[in-house]
Amino acid sequence: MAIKESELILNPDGSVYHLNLKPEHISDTIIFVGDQDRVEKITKHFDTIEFSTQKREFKTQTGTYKGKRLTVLSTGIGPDNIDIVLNELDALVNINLETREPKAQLTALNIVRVGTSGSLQADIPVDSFLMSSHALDLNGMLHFYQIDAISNPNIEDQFIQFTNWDNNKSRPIIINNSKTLEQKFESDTIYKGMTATAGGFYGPQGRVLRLPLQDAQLNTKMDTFNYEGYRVTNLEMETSVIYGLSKLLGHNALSLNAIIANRANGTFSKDPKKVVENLIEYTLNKIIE
Ligand code: R1P
Repeated sequence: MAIKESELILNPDGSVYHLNLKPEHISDTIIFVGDQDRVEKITKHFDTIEFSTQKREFKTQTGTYKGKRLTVLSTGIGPDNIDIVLNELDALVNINLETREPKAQLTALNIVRVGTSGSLQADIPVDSFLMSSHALDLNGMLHFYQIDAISNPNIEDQFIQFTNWDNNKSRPIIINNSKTLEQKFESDTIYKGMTATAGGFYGPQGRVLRLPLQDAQLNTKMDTFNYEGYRVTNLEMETSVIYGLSKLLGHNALSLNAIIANRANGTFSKDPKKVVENLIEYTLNKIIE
């Protein structure tokens, strides 16, 4: 059955509604960044750029790096944008945009996020890199999908009990990364851990300016949660939904984080641009191995 125009919205030129992309504009290997200004910090290393576009915070460039065709796309800030990005990218490869019908033969994209993040552990210092072995969703957008097959209820229950998680908030979800991509991108110098994804920057990440928090102790509890090696190492705003929607749609995803703040000891990188630049070079080197 054809997907209705109101559900899969296309622009007059046939591109998908928010990303302004057509199938031929993207590679099957895609680097996500949050900040649209970070796209060119990656593509400046490319041999050539064949395509560029931008709508709102979604900037995309496709080109080749040492002969490998790559797409770099900015998602902006937060889990809600990832719902748009993943569904529209999936439509580009897995839905025939002319007949509006899902394809019989599905394509798996390889998605690597190059993001910034704050460490929750004193032993994961600023200026280090961290690969998310798992993601801990604190936000809730994924509950609108059927997630039973991708969640880890045993560990989630331990986390809920340990933190005395409030029932009025959505149930936390723990999602695994792509093991294939983990093996491709790991090294002796990159930390691994479970990345918590919050749906906001201030209260949802335990920052107090003028508003009191529902649970002022949540970050401290997250720091000390440790169940069979599952430890929450860092906080940001996209990884869990990238992992969740990628798994549900059949894509491979990995999140790499430049640690620019350490919330455990209150430190911030003296040169956050440099650590991001270093992570970009690390990612590009690994992507062509
Ligand atoms: C908040 O300042 C933003 O920075 C982090 C968070 O996840 C959030 O998107 O990542 P990016 O630098 O990749 O955007």
